[in-house]
Amino acid sequence: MLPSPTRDAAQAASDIETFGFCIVPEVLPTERLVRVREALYRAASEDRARGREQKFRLDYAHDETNQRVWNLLSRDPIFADLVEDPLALELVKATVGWPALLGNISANITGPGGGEMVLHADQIFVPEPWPARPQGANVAWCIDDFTDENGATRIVPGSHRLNRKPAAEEATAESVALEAPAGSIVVMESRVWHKTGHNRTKDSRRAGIFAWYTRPIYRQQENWFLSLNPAVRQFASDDMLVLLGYRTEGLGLVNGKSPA
Ligand SMILES: O=C(O)CCC(=O)C(=O)O
Repeated sequence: MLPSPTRDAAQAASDIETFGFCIVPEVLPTERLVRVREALYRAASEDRARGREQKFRLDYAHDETNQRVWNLLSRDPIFADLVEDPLALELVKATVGWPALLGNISANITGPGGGEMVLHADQIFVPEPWPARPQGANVAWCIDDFTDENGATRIVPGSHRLNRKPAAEEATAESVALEAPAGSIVVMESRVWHKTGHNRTKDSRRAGIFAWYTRPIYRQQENWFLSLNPAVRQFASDDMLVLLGYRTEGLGLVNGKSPA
């Protein structure tokens, strides 16, 4: 059984508990989706034009068609709205609590013929045995339609209940394609096993934007203190300052106080 797409936040939070993920359609209205999509593909094409195209260069995820666009917060203000989208944040809070940190926000674009990523859980950096609750949540924004054919994220429903990362011999565990129209979000808790699907199209790219949040004790994947465009901090909301680690309690203090 798979969860049905829902716009009800309580149902979506319950789906995350039960299945390890939920699907929420129509989070980005068409006009906003168009602007986000334009901003993303513009950033991706600028990176290519400047010879700064990024790919996953890890052994487990090498793929020539893949393009990763990191640090989206610094590329266009429109991406900040995704990070603090009220519904996405409500589901993050339900899954990992508050305060939370934004570990990164990056796009993964898989191109025609693109291969599968290795099956993984996002909290692989947490030493096992894992705590009983998820340590993070990944909000996947479908910027193109996610289809089985174009490499929609594939997931092993319920795998979060195993509370461990997949072993090498489980890399081919049965998974399902998370098919969802552009403008939807898929929220995965950090223990659920998933991967990019195989893009079997001849001419379609599939872009997803992945906003990764953790409990506040984990180091952020992106080093915002070095890489963030200062204008983002200047105009940041209170929630954004917390998510970046610029307003804090207990850890990350400056002379014993929250820096912002
Ligand atoms: O591209 C996808 O569908 C999944 C990406 C992913 O799992 C990741 O970046 O950790």
